[in-house]
Amino acid sequence: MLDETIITKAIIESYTQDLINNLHTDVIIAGAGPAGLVASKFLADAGLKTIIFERKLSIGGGMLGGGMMFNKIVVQTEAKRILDIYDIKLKEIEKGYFVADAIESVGKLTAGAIDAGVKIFNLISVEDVKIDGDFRITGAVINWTAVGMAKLHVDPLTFESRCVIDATGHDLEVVNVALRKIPNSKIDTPTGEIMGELSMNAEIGEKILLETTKEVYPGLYVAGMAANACSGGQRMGPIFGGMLLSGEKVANLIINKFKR
Ligand code: 48H
Repeated sequence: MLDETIITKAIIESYTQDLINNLHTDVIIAGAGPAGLVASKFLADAGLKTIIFERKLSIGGGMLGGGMMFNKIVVQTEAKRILDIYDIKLKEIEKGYFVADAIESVGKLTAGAIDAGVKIFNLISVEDVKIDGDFRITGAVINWTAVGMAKLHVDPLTFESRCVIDATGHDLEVVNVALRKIPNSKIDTPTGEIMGELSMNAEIGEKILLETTKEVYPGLYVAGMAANACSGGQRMGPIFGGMLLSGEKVANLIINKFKR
């Protein structure tokens, strides 16, 4: 006879334990799109305790929808080696253009992160940052996505980390809230402010992404589409190589910083 209360206890205890085990980490990533997922695996592979908070029920962000719901993605030669790490099947349709299945890609990027030791919490949104006395960012303030959707007045909870990555895509949510709430704050962009993304140019957008991926404020990094949205980079449509390379780059920046 199956006892429903034992099932309930298993779920409550196990989930609560996961939350408590991850109250203090090296890196908190907001957003489980391709950039956040790749960053998380590389960080965890380097021995850094890494968690992701993902707003939605699903993992994968914009990668799941491919281009205009044709669930295929394209990557260029420079990024092929990253998909190879995950054993994602690729077909070269023209020299230098590789096409992959979006669902397979998200599935394997997610499995790669989890196997490396990353803990992913879905259905939770990062709604604010934690700051220390010098206004350095030292964690994330989180709440159930459903609380925000229902506009309920429920106070959030706080998780601490050595740094935070904003991998929230076009909306650049974490940098936006930090700039709004930290007095007189400037970020590391040409204007010191959020510059917003520019219209489509895949060639420039993909290239510039590796420059815009960086620590923009003490303790706060940007990766993926959020990086171009922060520094005024072009959008690039459903070519995903830049997102993967940006995830790798932000991980390396953090790994090198923490090694010092
Ligand atoms: C927790 C949050 C919050 C929050 C949002 O949009 P994504 O896929 O982001 P990237 O940068 O990994 O990839 C971008 C790519 O998908 C894309 O949009 C491209 C290439 N566009 C080009 C173009 O021309 O349009 O994933 C971000 C994730 C999503 O899953 C969100 O649900 C999640 O972040 N998220 N999670 N707390 N406050 N805000």
